[in-house]
Amino acid sequence: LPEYQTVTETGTRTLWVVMVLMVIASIVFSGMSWNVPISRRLYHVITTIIVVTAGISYFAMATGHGIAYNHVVERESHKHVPDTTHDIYRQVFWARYVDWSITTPLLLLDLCLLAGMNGGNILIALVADIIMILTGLFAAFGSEGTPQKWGWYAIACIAYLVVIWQLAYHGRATAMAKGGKVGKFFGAIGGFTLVIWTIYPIIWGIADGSRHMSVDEEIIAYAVLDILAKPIFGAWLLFTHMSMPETNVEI
Ligand code: RET
Repeated sequence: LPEYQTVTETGTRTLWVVMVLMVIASIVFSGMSWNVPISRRLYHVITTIIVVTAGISYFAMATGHGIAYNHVVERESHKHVPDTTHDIYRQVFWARYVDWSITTPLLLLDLCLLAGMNGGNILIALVADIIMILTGLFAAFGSEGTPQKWGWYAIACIAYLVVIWQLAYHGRATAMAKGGKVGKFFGAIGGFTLVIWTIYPIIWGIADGSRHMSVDEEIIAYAVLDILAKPIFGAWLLFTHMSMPETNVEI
């Protein structure tokens, strides 16, 4: 008999809670932008778009949309009888990848602008990030037992290293050049981002990759990470920006 790994009431409730938090963050961040002149709203606009996008994605997932079943055939070997196979159908929330392909480049753009990176390095970081998310999507739909599944995962990890390199090397250098205050803040919020972001591929490997985590547990893990990476990151960035004129951008 095939096994179905699906979301239950706990997972659905979690998705609704995160959706509400993203809507609240959208209201707070757009409200904050009214307290600064139009020419100083770029971080506010970017950060509001991030939480609006996440809110829409969570609304889709909470209402049962943006989900597909990944079919996995597991081979079971026995001692005295021929091998048997076991079909697993696991829900993959592809709406996350739609969300991430829009929001992760924007989160990086926030950090790149804060650091004052040049256009070439910004573009490399953003494109490497989009490659990371899309090859991660290919990995999510690769069937078990095919080498390309973890192959796509490896490509995504290499792209992620390119992102880290751009921010940690070029970003840190230009942030330091903007002065001690900006350099210190970039180090703190960049370090926070690095830790949170690195947990995503670990969760992916345990949940989607090797199915050692239930769909509900996967939803809860990503929920915690998404709240830290978007509303908490955004609030930290916007409040600090408002009290630190050195972080102003001229574009
Ligand atoms: C995947 C799987 C393939 C390998 C790697 C991944 C990295 C994902 C990351 C996601 C970050 C998401 C954020 C969401 C917004 O809140 C695609 C999971 C490296 C880093 C910050």
